[in-house]
Amino acid sequence: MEAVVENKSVNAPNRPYTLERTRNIGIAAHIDAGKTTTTERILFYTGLIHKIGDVDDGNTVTDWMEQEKERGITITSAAVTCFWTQKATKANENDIYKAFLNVPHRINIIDTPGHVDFTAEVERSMRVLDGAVAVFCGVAGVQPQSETVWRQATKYKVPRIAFVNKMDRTGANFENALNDMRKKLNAYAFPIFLPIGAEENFEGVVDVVNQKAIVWGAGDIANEGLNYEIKDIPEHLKEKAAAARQELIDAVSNKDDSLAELVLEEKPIDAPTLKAAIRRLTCKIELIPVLCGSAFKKKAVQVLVDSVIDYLPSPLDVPGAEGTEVGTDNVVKVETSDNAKFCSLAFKLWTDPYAGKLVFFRVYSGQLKKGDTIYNPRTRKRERVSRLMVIQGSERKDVDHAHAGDIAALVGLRNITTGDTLCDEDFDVTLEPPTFPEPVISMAVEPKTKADRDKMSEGLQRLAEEDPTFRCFTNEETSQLIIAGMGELHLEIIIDRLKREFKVDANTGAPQIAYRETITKGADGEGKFIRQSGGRGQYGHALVKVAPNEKGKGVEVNNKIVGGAIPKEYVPAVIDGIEEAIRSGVYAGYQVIDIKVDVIDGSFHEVDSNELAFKMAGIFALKDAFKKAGPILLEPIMKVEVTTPDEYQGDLLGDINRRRGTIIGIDAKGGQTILNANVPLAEMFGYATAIRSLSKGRASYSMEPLTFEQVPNSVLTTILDSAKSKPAARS
Ligand SMILES: Nc1nc2c(ncn2[C@@H]2O[C@H](COP(=O)(O)OP(=O)(O)OP(=O)(O)O)[C@@H](O)[C@H]2O)c(=O)[nH]1
Ligand SMILES: [Mg+2]
Repeated sequence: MEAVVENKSVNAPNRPYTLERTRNIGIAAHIDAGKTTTTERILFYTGLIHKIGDVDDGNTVTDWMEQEKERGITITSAAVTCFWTQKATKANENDIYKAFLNVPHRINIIDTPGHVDFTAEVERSMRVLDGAVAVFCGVAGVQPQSETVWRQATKYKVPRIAFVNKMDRTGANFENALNDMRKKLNAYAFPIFLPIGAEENFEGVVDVVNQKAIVWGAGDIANEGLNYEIKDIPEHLKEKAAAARQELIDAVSNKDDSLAELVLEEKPIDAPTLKAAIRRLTCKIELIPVLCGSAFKKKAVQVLVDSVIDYLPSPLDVPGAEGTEVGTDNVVKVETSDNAKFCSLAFKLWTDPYAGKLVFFRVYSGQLKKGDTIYNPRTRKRERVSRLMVIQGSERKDVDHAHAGDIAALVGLRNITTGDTLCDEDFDVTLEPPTFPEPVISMAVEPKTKADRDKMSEGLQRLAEEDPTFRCFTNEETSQLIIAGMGELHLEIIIDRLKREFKVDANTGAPQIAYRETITKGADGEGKFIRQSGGRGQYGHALVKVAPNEKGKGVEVNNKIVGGAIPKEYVPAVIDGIEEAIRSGVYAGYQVIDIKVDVIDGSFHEVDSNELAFKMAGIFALKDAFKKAGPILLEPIMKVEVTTPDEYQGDLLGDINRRRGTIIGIDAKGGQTILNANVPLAEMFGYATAIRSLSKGRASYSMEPLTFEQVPNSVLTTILDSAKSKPAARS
C-alpha cells in the first residue's frame, strides 16, 4: 500500500479528512448515459443510502426535483458528499493491489445534467472540480454532448477517467467506444479494465493492472451487486488481458520518465509502480484511464470508486487556484492550505425546499467556521455565516467548519451571485468566475390572472438569480415580461417551477430567437439632455467611446472621466443610462453584447444638473456612438448532428442547405450516416417534423448552441421588419 503522506503544514488538526484524502469529482456525459444511475450506485456502496433508487422509478437521491423525477432526466447539478475506504474483504481480494487500501477518503460528487439546455450546470461544476468521471454509453460511444462536456473539462483543466457504461445493453461494444474516444476526442485513452462478456452476458471486468478477473455473476442482481468474486482471468481472455497490460505500460512509459527508465532496463513492472505512474499522468491530464461496467446491473461500480481514489487528484495534486488582486491586474497564488487566508468561490445558488436559500461554494484556501464573517470583493460587503451545511445522500447535515478543498453550502446569505469570490477581508482577490453562454431563445409570458403579476416577476427574478443562463426582463415598449434561456425545455421547466414553487400560472407566447447586437469598430458619441426654459431646468451631458470587446467577454463599462467634467455623484447615473440602452438595444431592439464603453467627458450645470438628466445623457451618448460603430445583428448558430440510414442522406443534406446550414462532416458509424452541420437556430423551428417526413421516421438529430454569428444581409431586412412589428419578441 502506498503510504498517504499527510502534510501537517497544510492540514488543520481538526479536519476529519485531510486534503490528501479528499476527492472532488464530477460525473459528466451525454444525456441518458447513466450519470445519475452511476451516482446512485456510488452512494449506495459508500453506505450513504441503504436502498438503491432508479431513475426510471423516480427515486434517486440526486434527481430529487419533482420535474427530474417525472421526466427521468437531471436538470440541476447536485453536490453530495460520501465516504469510501478501499477494502480487501473478499476471498483473494488481496491479489488486487489498491493504492490506498484501508485509508478512509471523503468524496464530493457532483452529478450533472446531460441535456444541452442545462449546460450551465456542467460549466459551473467543472469550474470547481478537481477531477471528473466521463461516462459513455457502451452502445452509442461518443455522442455530441460527450464532446461538449469533454471540451468543458479541458477548458477548466479537469483530469478525468472514462467509464464505458451500459455494457449489458444489446449492441454494447467496448472497443468501439474506446476508438471513438481516441478519434473524436483525441484522447490518449487506454483501458485499465476490460469487459468480460457483453450484452446480456456481461459478467464483470478484467483488472488490467493486476491481471485478475472481478466477476459479479451473470444475471445476478438480487444482491444489489454487493457480492463479487476475484478470479483468474478466463482462458479466452488471457492473451487479450496480457496484451492490454503491455499496451498500457508502453503508453504510460511514453510519457512518464521514471516508468520509461524501468522499461529500458527491462525490469519487471509491478502493480504499485504502474498505478503510481498512471496516477501521475492522469493528474496531469496526459492520460485517460478507461473503465467499463453496467451501473444499472450493478456491476463494476465498486472498481470505479476505487479508481476515483487511485487515479483522480486530491486538491493538492492539481495546480493551486489563482486570483486577481482587486483593482489591479496582479495575479495572486491561492495556496491550497488550511493555514492560508480564506478564499472560496460561490458556484451555485439554490433555494432548497427544506433549508432555504443555499449558496454552494468551493474552498480553495483557509478555513471557515460558523460565526465567521466573509467578505465579497464584488459588493465590498461583509456577511456573517450563521449556518454551514453539507449534503450527504438525501440528508442535509449541519457542520461547524469548512476546510480548504471542501465543497459545502452556506445557508441564508443574501447578496451573493454565482461566480462571486468569498474571502477574508484582508485577502482581497477575485477568482475567475465560470463563464456561461448567452440565451438563444425567448418568449413573452404573462400571468393567467392579472393580480399575480408581482408574484410572477418576483418568482422569475428568484429563478434568474439561481440560473445564469436564464434571464427575465420587461420590454420597455410593451411592458410585457420576456423570459430567455437555452432552449424550449429550459423555459418549459421555468414555467413549471413558477407554477409549483411560486403558485403562478402563466400564459406563454411562441418561442422567438434571441438575437443580439454588437459593433464592428470603435466610435465616439455624445448625449445631451438639456431643458432650460424658465424655472428649474434639466442639464446632463456625456461623451462616450465605444469599442468591440472580445467575443464572449460581454459588456464592460468604465468611468474614464478626469478633472470632474462630470461630478462624481452623477457618474453612476450616466453608467446606469448606458446599461439601460445596452439592455434594450439600439439597432433593432435586441440586447447588446461584447462591447467596451468608456465614459470620457461631459459637462454640468450648477443648478439644473440632476441624476435623471445624466441618465438620459448616458442613453443618448451610447446610442449615438453605437450607430456610428458599424452595428451588426447576431444570431445563434446551433451545432446539429443528424443520424440517418444512408438512403436519406441526400434529401437531408439538401434540407440543411435550404436552412442556411454549413455541413461540417459526413461520417459512417455502425451502418448509419452521421451528418454534422452548423445551422442558424432561426431555421431550425419545425425541424423535428421535417426530419421525420424526409426519412420516414428513421433519422434522428440533436442540437446544441454553438456560437453567435452575424445575420447575413439577405435575411436581415426581414428580421428588422418583424422586430418592428412584434416588439414583444425582442430580448
Ligand atoms: N441497460 C442499462 N441501462 C442503464 C444503465 N445505466 C443507466 N441506464 C438507464 O439509462 C437511462 C438514463 O439513466 P440516467 O442515470 O438517468 O442517465 P443520466 O446520464 O443521469 O441522464 P441525464 O441526467 O438526463 O443526462 C435510465 O433509464 C437508466 O435506467 C446501464 O448500465 N445499463
Ligand atoms: Mg442524470
